[in-house]
Amino acid sequence: MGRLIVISNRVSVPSAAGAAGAQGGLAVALNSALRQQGGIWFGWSGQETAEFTGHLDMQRNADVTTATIDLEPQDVEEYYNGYANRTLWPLFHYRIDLTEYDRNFGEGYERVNERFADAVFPLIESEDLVWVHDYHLLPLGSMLRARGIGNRMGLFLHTPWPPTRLLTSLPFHERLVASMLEYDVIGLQTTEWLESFLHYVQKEMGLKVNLDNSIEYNGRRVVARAFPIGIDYAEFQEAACGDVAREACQRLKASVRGRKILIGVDRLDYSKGLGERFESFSRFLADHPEMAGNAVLLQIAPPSRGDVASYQQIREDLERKTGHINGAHADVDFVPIRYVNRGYPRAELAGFYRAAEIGLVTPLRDGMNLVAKEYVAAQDPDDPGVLILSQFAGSALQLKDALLVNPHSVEHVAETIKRALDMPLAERKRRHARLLESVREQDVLHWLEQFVQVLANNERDAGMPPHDQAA
Ligand code: GDG
Repeated sequence: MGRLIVISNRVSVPSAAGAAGAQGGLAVALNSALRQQGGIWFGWSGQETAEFTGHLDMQRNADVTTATIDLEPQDVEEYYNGYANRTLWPLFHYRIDLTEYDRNFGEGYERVNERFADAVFPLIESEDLVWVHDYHLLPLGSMLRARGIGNRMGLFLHTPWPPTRLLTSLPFHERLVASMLEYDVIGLQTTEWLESFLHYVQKEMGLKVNLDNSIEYNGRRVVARAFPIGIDYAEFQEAACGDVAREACQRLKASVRGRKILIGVDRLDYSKGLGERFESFSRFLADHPEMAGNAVLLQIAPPSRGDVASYQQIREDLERKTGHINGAHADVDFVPIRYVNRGYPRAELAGFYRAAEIGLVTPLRDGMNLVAKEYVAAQDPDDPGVLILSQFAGSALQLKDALLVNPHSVEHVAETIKRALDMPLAERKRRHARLLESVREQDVLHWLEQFVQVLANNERDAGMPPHDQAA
């Protein structure tokens, strides 16, 4: 099998000293694949430069080679803050009310994708497998093809794929999707988004979709498939059982003095349904005065994309809402919502999950949602907490033994909180055992292997021409 060339907006550079402690499961898994198979992880450094030079900063850390470029402020504004996070992100999360269509964003997006293509092109050797990640880089594959790259190339989209009727509100949507069909493999998180994608290519582009969900396009066959991403189960469980997690767990438990803990952990993003979650908790407190004073919601929400107005707005809304709810339900020695705008090391996070009787994961729309899986992995199997999970998270298709809720229904979520707190130990254990099996078996390594296998599997055997022989 050839080397892997991983391309994503940002690159997570492994540190020689204990990479696993600082990085998320995806970065750890990609790094270990790069270490095993050899290859390069390419992307934006996160740094700005006054004038774009295309200079590649190549580094080798912990046996992984990374290559990064700096971008101009205008690139960051139009490509990253603009088209990626003010156009595609809200649209792909069904929020056309927040979706901004600006010609400059579209131009910046194409320009940066071309810059990525120019910079990574000389790094790609003939047998390499090229694996592009996420909505920032949808047209990159077509730009590499235009530069003569005939390698197997795959795209994995971490977000949902929106319904055709929403997607068609995007100017030049046909061009964007057509550019994606230059990949050999298109991976979506779930069958729901896969069906939505196939619906678009059939209805809007009139393309033929085979029984195995592959798409006939310009005499080639493009494989479209669901690859549900998982967590690094082994790493997370180990963290959950370590000293740092134990101390974090004890610290949190001691601070609530016997009260029940509900935990939410999310990037501060409007797709995560934090406002609705707070309202639901408030309704629960109002409906169950006997429980008010006995349950605390810990919401960890590190800020993200702070340069984008809708993110500033959600932050203000949540601050107001928290103040309002706490004002209504707090007592001299008790505050019901602990709303924390900062991140914690992964091992501490694992301890907080373990301390919580309820994992409250209620996004309005989410490609997968790894927090739900981390919560399950961190539990004590002999006395596990209950996962309350939005039916609109991709992970709900796998985690069927969670208590699934409609996050828009404050009443439903409030009742489900009560049900979770009353759940007998036997039922908690039964549900948790089944959830754990799914989280353990469909972990990030499984996801990675599945994707790379399909990516590496040249379709010649199936009687279709590979890309470089296509008409
Ligand atoms: C996108 C898609 C898809 C959060 N706070 C802290 C912290 N986190 C970590 C969590 C988890 C990760 O961030 C968040 O992952 P999610 O899956 O929940 O959500 P997104 O960031 O929106 O990710 C999503 C994912 O890509 C993967 O494909 O599942 O649907 O939107 O790992 O633990 N980590 C640390 N401290 C924090 O305070 N260390």
